[in-house]
Amino acid sequence: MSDLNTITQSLISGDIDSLLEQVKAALEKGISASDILTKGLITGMDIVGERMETGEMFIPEVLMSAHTMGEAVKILKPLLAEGESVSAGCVIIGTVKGDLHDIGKNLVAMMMQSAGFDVIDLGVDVDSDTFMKAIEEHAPKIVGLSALLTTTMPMMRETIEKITQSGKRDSLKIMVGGAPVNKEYADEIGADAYASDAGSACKLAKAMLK
Ligand code: B1M
Repeated sequence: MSDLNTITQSLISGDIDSLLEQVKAALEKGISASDILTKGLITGMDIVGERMETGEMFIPEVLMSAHTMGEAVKILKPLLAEGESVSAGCVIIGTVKGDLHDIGKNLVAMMMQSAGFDVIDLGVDVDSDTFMKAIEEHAPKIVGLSALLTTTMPMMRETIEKITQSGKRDSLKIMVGGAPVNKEYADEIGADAYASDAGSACKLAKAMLK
């Protein structure tokens, strides 16, 4: 089995000690942090998702895999940093109301922070009032909304509507993302940008502020 396959398997089984050792060993062998993340860890989470759907894995096991992924990402974090700095104000990001998924949102926040943005992470289950309060307090250049459930996607629309009603819409850009979200939906709800992954979220954020 290749190093990345082994990493994928340890993530699926939630074997934290083995996973952390394998991630460190892979880095020592020269495998890039980005490949470990996308080809090892994210591949593993996708398989976890499929097994969750078919009933082969249950919530406690999924949580173990999620926790294991978070610990592995901590090792990769400094290596994923781009080290490039932009002088571009702040980004407010959160997972919308009703949604507790934060692994992808955390990756987006981490990559943006690494690229020099001043990131304020509101966490998960964030309602539109909380987004508004943070916008008023921090005057961000970008607001990022994440949703992983089809049932919580409408909260993105509600949040954008709230921002528009407040009169602040023209002072900031709105980016949306998350597995069930796509460009078409982003356009439909009036977002400025849709990103499919953390890397493109970061590139788009920089491009929008140029
Ligand atoms: Co949940 N879950 N989950 N879950 N979970 C999914 C999303 C699901 C697809 C699994 C499945 O059935 N196949 C399914 C949703 C189905 C749907 O709505 N279409 C689902 C479900 C149904 C549920 C529950 C309802 C299950 C239940 O209780 N019966 C429940 C809901 C809880 C809630 O939120 N209210 C639930 C709970 C959970 C756990 C708590 C157990 C756990 C979350 C732990 C955590 O996040 N701390 C969990 C997990 C881990 C998953 C899967 C397996 C993995 C998600 C993940 O972390 N992926 C997921 C299946 C899957 O997605 N394959 C699933 C890895 C991560 C790196 O990718 O989050 O997509 P992702 O983020 C990417 C991009 O999407 C993008 O960049 C990221 C990095 O590249 N991105 C953005 C994300 N946000 C962005 C924002 C941006 C830009 C890009 O701009 C601002």
